[in-house]
Amino acid sequence: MLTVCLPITLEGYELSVLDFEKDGVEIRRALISSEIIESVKADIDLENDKLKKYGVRNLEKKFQSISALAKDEAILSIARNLLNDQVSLVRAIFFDKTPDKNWLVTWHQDKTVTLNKKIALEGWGPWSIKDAVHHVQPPVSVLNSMVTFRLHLDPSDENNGCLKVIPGTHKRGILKQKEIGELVLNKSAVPCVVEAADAVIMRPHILHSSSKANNPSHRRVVHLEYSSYKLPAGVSWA
Ligand SMILES: O=C(O)CCC(=O)C(=O)O
Repeated sequence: MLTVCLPITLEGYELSVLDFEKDGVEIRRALISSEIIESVKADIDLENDKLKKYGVRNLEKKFQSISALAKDEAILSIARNLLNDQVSLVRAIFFDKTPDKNWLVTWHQDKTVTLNKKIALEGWGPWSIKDAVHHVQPPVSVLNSMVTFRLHLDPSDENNGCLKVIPGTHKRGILKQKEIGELVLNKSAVPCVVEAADAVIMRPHILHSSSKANNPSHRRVVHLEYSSYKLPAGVSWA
């Protein structure tokens, strides 16, 4: 049988039809108020030295405005609705691209969580310690109990290196590198073109990537992950 490999297309996908349940991603317009955006930006600007690295983690412990944002009822109620249960914050990360820090990420799934301790749990592993924190790959059932909110503080499109996703790929479970390569060749990628205050809401294990900005300008994103998975007593997301 002849297999035709189509290149990734970046045009012509109607973002408004994306559905979290079916596609593993959807866009909610104007989810956060301009007051909240301004308070997060001001907080971040004041503490710029805490954000020197790509992907700054544990943001809610470093910034009061982000701790408040992670408890925002508009966000929590969507998370509870999508996961049909109570939710806890798993992690909070900040991403920006600028002329000085213009990076890319290749196609991948987010499939690691961090816990306060290492425990014997069926199907969890491999474990590692990074920055004194236990990192582990949980079973896919845990990823299916999670939702990621990417809250945009600036407009984002292909000029400033927006996120790209391949809808539906979260349904394929944890993918091997070879499978990722094949999917990327055969499926259309969707650029998540958004305005400030919009949110990209996605499964952590949907295939996603982002290119370097053609025309770098701030592309600030607060990435919040929630889960309805009930960890054993004494264990918490770290
Ligand atoms: O913000 C981005 O462009 C992608 C970041 C990301 O997905 C990651 O580092 O896992």
